[in-house]
Amino acid sequence: MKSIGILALAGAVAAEVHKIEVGGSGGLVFNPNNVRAAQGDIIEYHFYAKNHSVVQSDYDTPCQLAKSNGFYSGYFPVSDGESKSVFQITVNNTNPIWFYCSQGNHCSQGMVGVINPPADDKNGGLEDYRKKAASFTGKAGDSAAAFGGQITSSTGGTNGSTTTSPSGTATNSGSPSSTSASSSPSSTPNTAPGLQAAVGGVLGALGLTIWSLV
Ligand SMILES: *[C@@H]1O[C@H](CO)[C@@H](O)[C@H](O)[C@H]1NC(C)=O
Ligand SMILES: *[C@@H]1O[C@H](CO)[C@@H](O)[C@H](O)[C@H]1NC(C)=O
Ligand SMILES: *[C@@H]1O[C@H](CO)[C@@H](O)[C@H](O)[C@H]1NC(C)=O
Ligand SMILES: [Cu+2]
Repeated sequence: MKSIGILALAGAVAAEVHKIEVGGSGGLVFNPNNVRAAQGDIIEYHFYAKNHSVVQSDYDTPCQLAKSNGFYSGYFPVSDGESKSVFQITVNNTNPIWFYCSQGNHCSQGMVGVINPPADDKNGGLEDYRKKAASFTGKAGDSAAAFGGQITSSTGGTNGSTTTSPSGTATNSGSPSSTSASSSPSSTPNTAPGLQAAVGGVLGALGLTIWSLV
């Protein structure tokens, strides 16, 4: 069995799971950093080296906690491979959800992303958000404990339907960080409309060693 029906689990609604990779060989990035998701869908953040987080902000104030609601994953220190835990959030509507990593200066270095970027956006999209983040000084907002989502064990996920960004906004630079996982999870073509979650998620043997941040 390589896949499970999310539909069957939900019993009613066909929620799609969109996987976003955090950190890893790509460096200070979310991959993809730009996802289109429907109401009820789940965004599943998978954490790779080094020690990242994901936090929702408001559009105008990157690197700071959203003023109301929002989410914060906590930090996921990973020395090698993928954390065996993922952070999931539920998409309740199709308004943009802007997010960043709160570790060190990762946010101002461009570790930001968006779910459901404004479709009609001319110049206020991810690139502007990233620019605003770049001028942020100070300590990026985090919290004492995770909130607004669920930490659960990794079960893989569909390969996040990346959107082509609205206005040439930066997407990941060509090189998909398919880190050389020795037996790559069967790359099912994107034909199935999101009802399958590839049970990939090669769970690296995650040694939680102390990882020094630079
Ligand atoms: C979606 O709604 C639930 C229930 O109100 C809430 O707990 C969750 O934080 C919301 N998700 C987001 C991304 O705001
Ligand atoms: C997921 O997408 C990345 C590129 O975005 C690709 O390298 C990888 O092989 C895909 N994985 C699966 C399971 O389709
Ligand atoms: C991960 O980062 C957080 C925030 O900087 C820090 O408090 C924590 O000690 C780090 N964990 C490890 C194992 O380095
Ligand atoms: Cu980070």
